[in-house]
Amino acid sequence: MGSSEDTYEILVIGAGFSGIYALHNLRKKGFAVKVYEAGTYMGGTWYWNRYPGARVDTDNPIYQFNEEGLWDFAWTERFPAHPELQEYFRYLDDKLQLSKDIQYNTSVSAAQFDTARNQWQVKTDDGRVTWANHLFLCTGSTTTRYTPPFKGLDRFKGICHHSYVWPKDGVNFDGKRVAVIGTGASAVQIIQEIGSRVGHLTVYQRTPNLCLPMQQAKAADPSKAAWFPPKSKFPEIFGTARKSFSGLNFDWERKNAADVSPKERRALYESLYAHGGFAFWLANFQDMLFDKESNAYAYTFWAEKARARIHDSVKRDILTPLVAPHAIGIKRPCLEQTYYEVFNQSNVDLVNVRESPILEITEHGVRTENEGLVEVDIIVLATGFDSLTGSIKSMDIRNGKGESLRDMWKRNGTSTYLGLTTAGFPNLWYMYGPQASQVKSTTQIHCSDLAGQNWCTTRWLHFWTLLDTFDHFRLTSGRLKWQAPTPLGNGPTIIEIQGEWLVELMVRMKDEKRRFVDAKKESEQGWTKEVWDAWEASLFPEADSWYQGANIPGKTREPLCYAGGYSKYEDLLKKIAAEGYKTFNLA
Ligand code: N01
Repeated sequence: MGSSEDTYEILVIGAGFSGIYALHNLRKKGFAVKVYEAGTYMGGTWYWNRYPGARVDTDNPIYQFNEEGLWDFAWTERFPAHPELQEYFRYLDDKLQLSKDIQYNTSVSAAQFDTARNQWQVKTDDGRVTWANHLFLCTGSTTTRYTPPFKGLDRFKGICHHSYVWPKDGVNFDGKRVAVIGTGASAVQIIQEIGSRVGHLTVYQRTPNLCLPMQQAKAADPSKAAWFPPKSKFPEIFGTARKSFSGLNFDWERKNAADVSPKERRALYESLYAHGGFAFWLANFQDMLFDKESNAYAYTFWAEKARARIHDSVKRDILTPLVAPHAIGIKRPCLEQTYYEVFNQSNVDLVNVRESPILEITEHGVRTENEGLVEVDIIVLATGFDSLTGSIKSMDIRNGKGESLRDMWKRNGTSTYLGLTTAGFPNLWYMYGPQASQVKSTTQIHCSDLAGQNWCTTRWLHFWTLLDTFDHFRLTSGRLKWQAPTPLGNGPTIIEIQGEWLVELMVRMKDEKRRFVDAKKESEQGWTKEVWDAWEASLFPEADSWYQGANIPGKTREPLCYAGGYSKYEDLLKKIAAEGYKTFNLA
């Protein structure tokens, strides 16, 4: 523990992947860096998410740092579970001696820029003050939990936990009567983990989760060795991921769904389904997330596969309706292993809360309109997060004029420059925050089709018009190219892209003895417009997703992810650096 007014060149808030990246790479360049972390150890999302079944949705080996000296960790599963991810952070700590520069159990409550000192004054919950030239907010995208204001929740006499704040000692589900509220990624993993142990389970679903097959593989199984490539292959794999659609090691099928025969279409769907992971989402036909017809083909295939696994016709129609609840892939899908089979158990009930709303939580259980009171011993609230902006807005961040970032975003909507900073808030940086690119792609349409226009929907034409306006596409040798949107990518990849740029900027400022960097307002306005335009050209606006704040009552509905693609984003960052950061005011 330091004195009450420590000063650092760079103060990082949060010790997840992005905070660790910042600490390690800035320290290598000789900066005095400190990390404040609210938890008792590092890991970020993998420190907090320890609910039963928590597991990453990104394939080994790309869900780790892309640094050769850090590739000794022996992963045991294609999609590792949270204890192994926690082990990975311990490995990093041992190797890099990270903890010596991390102060745990430390929550930041407020930060204000001091214009005379060109420094941030940071206040922590314990009343101490720290000064820093630059403040890095590495506070995570899904870290501010959301609990719906269910009437009577505080009266419940049994055990009740939100998925994000799970007791370290775990919860005993054996033979217990359990209610799980929500069917997002967390709920799906919990349900399939506890399904075989509970006495009785009632799942309360508002929107079906269009889950994709994980196709897990274990390193111990020699027949799955292909999923565990040798380190010699890592540079190529990481290289592919960085150039691919969303930082993953596969890419879009460069065709539109309607341009191929039904047989060819089905063959691709079958192969993606068998591949597992996010392939069905992000290696599908290039127009799946933009064209309703293409999306409907994919949904029909998905529903056929999933429906075949559910025995009861009522549950089947609630979990996997014939009519899509929304376009597939525009809410974040999750990976499942035995999710649908759990609902074949006679001791598992499913309530569609759109038809039978939750009226109240009583001392003994959950009361819905049609089912009445279902008595339970345990309630699991898997009800999600105030995503992307929640963790930033939880701190009272003020600029030199005393203006509050939280109030500004509430009043005018979320505003960032490049998802990295906000104009008027100098020396303040977000990593893996709102409005950053989480995708990377160049997709193509056949121009012969363009001439015929026989498959053009109004949406496509609208999309082209927008792209034309913002120079996202070029006609090249008979093919039309554009950066394809989606708000999901591999976290470590985008962290690396942003991190490299920020480290370079920090070094440059230090070399040039500069103390102040602030995005120009007009730069930010241009970026915000680009974020909106890319978003509105896709199918994403149609779902009530956390990608656009639509899961939180009263939260502004706006794109919180940049849908323009990793490569465009990275190119833009590099161009800004090469041109001497002219889109910023520097002093
Ligand atoms: O949260 P969610 P999550 N009454 O917001 C429902 C990452 N993650 O914790 O869909 C009834 O997805 C809500 O219903 P609806 C990942 O990025 C990753 O599951 O809004 N239900 C939904 O079903 C993920 O996307 C991993 O209609 C209510 C659920 O609660 C993100 O975190 C694992 C309700 C919330 O789902 C968030 O996932 C876990 C109400 N009043 C999480 N309010 C992996 O990498 C909300 N719901 C594996």
